Amino acid sequence: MKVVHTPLHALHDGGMELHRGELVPCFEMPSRVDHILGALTRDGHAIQAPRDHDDAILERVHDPAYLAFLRGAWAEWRAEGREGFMLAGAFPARGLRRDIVPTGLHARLGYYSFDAGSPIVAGTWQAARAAAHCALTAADLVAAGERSAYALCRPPGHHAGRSTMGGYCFLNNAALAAQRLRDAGFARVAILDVDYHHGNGTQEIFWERGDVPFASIHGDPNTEYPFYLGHADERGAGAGEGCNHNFPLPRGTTWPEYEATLARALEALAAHAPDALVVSLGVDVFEGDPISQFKLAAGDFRPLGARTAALGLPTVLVQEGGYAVAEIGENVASVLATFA
Ligand code: OKP
Ligand code: ZN
Repeated sequence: MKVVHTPLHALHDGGMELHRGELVPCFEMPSRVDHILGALTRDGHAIQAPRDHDDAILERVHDPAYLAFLRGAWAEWRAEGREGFMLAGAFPARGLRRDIVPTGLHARLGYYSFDAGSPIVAGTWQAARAAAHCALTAADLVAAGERSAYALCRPPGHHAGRSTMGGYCFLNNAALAAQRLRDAGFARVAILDVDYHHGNGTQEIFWERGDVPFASIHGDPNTEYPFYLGHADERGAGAGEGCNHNFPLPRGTTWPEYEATLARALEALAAHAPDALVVSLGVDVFEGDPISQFKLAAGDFRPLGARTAALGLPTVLVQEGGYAVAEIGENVASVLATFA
């Protein structure tokens, strides 16, 4: 399978994140990519660089003012004499105004964020932009006739909404890939999100659209991040009514339960008769993941991939989470092997 990768991802190295009341080193770290690249190179996948895209293409999915904020945030931070990393500390929750985009930098940071766990550093914009280019290039490969392609995206994307960052995500790589496939002529593009965490950003972006059905299998938001979206009763609205499919599962879920749910998710997507598929491939469902609570074994990733590949659709796989760094390469490689 063609793999799209660039070393530019390493420009984003967040430093510290606020994790359950404690500042800890970021779980989402550059070495994740080294392990994935190692395993995929060993397996003989062809690695290629992304094509550079004009920033205008990002506006197919994101709000221009949000993009302008991300692009300039670090320079503004430095102009205030600050260093280190940017983390939001206040958010426009219930009872507060969201109709005014504030002028101050820290006010805007909170306005555009939904958590305090996604640091912005000097290279964040460049890295996020490069990850988006990986996803767009993988979509272009599939549009040009490849059966499947894999975008080694970092930072990940599925928590990023139209104008919201969070959960280590800034630009929604999977949403951009899906939109790119739509623009290339695929009439309906399904998105399957198997990351442990609900893909709230992707759901939000396509909520009112009937052309990009979305299914997500994830930890129950009652106790699992991102907490405030991802329940089973969220079905989409307007033209997208009935096109959103959430499958929350309890902590401790193992393969038999997961497999049955995956079958339901694939069936729900197949019912929309999609022409192409985007997979938000988080391997943090692995039992050894340090921040997730499902119990899939390394050997479960092959059948996970095989069931998904059996949909028989042109497929773009986009890397999302996975924080058991020593095993991440093997787990991703197992999924990709089933698409070959
Ligand atoms: C990203 B992906 C909140 C920090 C919570 C965020 C987990 C993001 C997972 N202060 N941690 O879906 O793998
Ligand atoms: Zn995740």
